[in-house]
Amino acid sequence: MEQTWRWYGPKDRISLQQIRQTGATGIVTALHHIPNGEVWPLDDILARKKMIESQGLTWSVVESVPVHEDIKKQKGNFQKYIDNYKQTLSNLGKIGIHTVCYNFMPVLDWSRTDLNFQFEDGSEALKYEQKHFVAFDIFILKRKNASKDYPTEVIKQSEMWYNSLDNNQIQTFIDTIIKGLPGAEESYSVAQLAKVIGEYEGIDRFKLKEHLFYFLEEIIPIAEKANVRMAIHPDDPPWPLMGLPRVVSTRDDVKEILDKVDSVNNGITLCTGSFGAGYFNDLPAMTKEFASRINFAHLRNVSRDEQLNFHEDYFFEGDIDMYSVVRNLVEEENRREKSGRTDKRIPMRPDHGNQMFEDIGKPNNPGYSLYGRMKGLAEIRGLEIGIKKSITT
Ligand code: DNO
Repeated sequence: MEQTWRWYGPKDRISLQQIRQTGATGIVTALHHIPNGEVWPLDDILARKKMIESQGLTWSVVESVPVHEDIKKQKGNFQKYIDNYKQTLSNLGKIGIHTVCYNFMPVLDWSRTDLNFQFEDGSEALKYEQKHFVAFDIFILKRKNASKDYPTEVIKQSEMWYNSLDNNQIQTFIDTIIKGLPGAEESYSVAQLAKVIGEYEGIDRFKLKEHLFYFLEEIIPIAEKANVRMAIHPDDPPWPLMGLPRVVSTRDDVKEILDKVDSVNNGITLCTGSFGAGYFNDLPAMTKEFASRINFAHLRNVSRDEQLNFHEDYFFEGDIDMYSVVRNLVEEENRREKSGRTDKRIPMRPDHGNQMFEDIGKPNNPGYSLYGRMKGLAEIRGLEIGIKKSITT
């Protein structure tokens, strides 16, 4: 696998030089300064590429070219935004960047209820508790009919928990939820959030899927021409939130998306943590089934239960059999090599990592620690080498 690292650009507190010292050779980044929906100009792409290469690294993957909300809703200027998206893909291909990660989650990107969950060893991870999320939906957002979406027992527990909070705790909790919104730096208010959610009224999972398929039918031919492999990122977590539909959550969703536009340029990001938060997803099996269409991998583990609670965990702990996932990826690379595919090395990155050592207390994008991710990468490297040796000898 190609070992990569997500870097948030020049503002990231982790430098390209530090990333090089972790052993990663590829960078995963985006032009975060370009407003959502606008074309990424050739010059800006080239300048960023040169900056990365000046440190001896390669810009391997774009994460993400964001999909404008109007495309997901098929409202307003959505056709114009699709045209801009195509232009961005052509520009990226021209400059030699061949993998693009994106997602199709309405309004929210990832969601957690605790960004500093304490491990017994003193490190911190990201956590999601369903009853806390429900409390946000019913008692803070006060979404119409929200209580119809949850079992009475969960609502009771969630109310008890909510009533135990003081005002400061409520504010911290609201900030935590809002962090998962793209553009959260501009700090959404609860009222704004309610408004953007309201704009999805009448869009259920079937409609959203239609909109995704339309988008794919438009962009994949362009991606093919530009030699860009698209990698749709799963929903995190893989179930509907705040009444908003989600359509990249399960094995069946992936199957439908890949069959709809049958092209290697229409692939997925195998995010083991996002799919894996759902007890219903079998990650080794999904890796095997969709192997030829995995264009990018995010590797991390989670501990989860059937009540939709989970927290992020160390690479070899948690509920996902990471050995089998990595083994299936290595076997796929061997198949690609034999069949002469040019993309025989699958780019992967250690996804989130616990906050530990000097990382604790430092401002960071939730999950994007230095030491925790470095530990994850070291473990993945070792595992991969061991598997490769055991397969070829
Ligand atoms: C969070 C990430 C997501 C993901 C995007 C992909 O840590 O998994 O932000 O990168 O949703 O478009």
